[in-house]
Amino acid sequence: QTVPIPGPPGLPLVGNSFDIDTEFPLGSMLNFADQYGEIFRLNFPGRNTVFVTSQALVHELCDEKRFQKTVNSALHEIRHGIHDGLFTARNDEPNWGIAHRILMPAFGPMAIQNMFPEMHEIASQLALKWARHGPNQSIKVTDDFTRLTLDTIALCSMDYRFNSYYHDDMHPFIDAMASFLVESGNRSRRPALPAFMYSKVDRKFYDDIRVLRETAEGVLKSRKEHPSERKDLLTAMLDGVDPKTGGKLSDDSIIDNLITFLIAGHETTSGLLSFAFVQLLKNPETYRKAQKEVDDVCGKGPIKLEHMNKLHYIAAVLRETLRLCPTIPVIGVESKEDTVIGGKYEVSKGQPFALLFAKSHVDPAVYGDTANDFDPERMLDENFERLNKEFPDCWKPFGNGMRACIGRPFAWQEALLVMAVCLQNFNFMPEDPNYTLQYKQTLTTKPKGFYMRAMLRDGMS
Ligand code: MNH
Repeated sequence: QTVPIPGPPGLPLVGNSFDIDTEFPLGSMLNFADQYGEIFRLNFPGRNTVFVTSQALVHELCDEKRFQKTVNSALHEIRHGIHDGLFTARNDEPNWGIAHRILMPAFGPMAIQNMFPEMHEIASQLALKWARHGPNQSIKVTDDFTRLTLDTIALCSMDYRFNSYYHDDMHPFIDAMASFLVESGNRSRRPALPAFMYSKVDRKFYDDIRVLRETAEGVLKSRKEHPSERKDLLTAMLDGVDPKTGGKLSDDSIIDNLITFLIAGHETTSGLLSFAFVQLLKNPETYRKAQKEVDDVCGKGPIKLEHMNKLHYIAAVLRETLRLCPTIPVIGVESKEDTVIGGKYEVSKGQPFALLFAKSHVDPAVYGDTANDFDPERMLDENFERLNKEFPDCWKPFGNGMRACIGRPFAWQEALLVMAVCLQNFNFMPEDPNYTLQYKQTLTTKPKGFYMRAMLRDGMS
């Protein structure tokens, strides 16, 4: 016995386009989840999306035999800028497989460990900047972590220095990227009015794309002019041969993927670090434990690679942060065949779905009545393992299956290192002790209006 999928009625032609807050789409989706429960349908011009919000349904839709990544809505618009790059390629596009096979080794665990010194250099630059500013300067947390993560991915993967700390303004790449991502989201939701209504935002959209592509072209050109012995991502892109097809990446494809890595490689991690500090400063007991772990493991000397896998509590803090504040709060899949989900909802082949992690991550069936509390204990290694075994796909901040995040080991090492450097060197205070979490959303989410102060502890290392 099948039942219809509920959802808000919407208007003719535009459907639910105007039911979504353009500044904070996630907020609207979470409201619908509260209203409709585990599943609901939203209609947009030319497309409807079924949202699932429970661990059980997310788990069912993570079955790659029945469902696959879909590139619609915002991702489809992003393709105007980066085409069939790794993130935005459809499963069946040959360039996805070629890039995946060539780039996976360049981002494997060994390669990441070799990047530690450069990650450490950028993290130390941040610590120096905050030390120089002193305790009276208000730190724009998200901006500084964005500088850090952009500089880190660019230096480690392509030997390119944005030197973001030396500029008050963000690099033009960052502004272009942010407005490109916001506009991609807006384009995917708005009704198809005559083009002249949008000529101004369209022009900006393509201007932003040009800034992104010119930045990447500059990186590629400079590497070609100064060939290097570095075994980094860019070298893999230039020299790598696909073991399966013998194919190589074209220059256009390299540019698509350089931008992909610059975007995907820093937005998400800077959001993670920012949310982690929001949580630490709201939870003094957690803060104390985290700082004690850094002191116990790293002491006062330089932080080293071998400390990274000893920071179990910090790892739990990061996991719990990504549970409550997944920086990619939703991903898209589509059904490969006509099918029935949840035992009762009929859907046809090609039906687009949104897996709403921001909601399935707080499913009370998994996390009980403390689901909305920040509690890193539940994410300590053994607990985390048990949770994932008992409730598969209950924690999905890095996506699913073969289309899951290729940068996960990179992000993890970077985030652990930065947490350790920060907590080892500073005591932090919120600028506003009553700060309550608000979100800023592009393709990813970050905290909005969050500031803190940093007091040097006894001596820098
Ligand atoms: Mn990352 C895919 C989350 C850090 C590069 N990443 C994904 C997906 C999620 C995700 C979710 C799947 C998206 C989808 O299904 O549409 N990524 C994260 C998070 C962090 C992160 C939460 C940090 C925290 N990602 C990084 C870093 C890099 C990176 C760092 C690069 C260095 N991510 C990618 C790429 C893909 C991806 C590239 C696309 C992989 C593919 O489809 O083959």
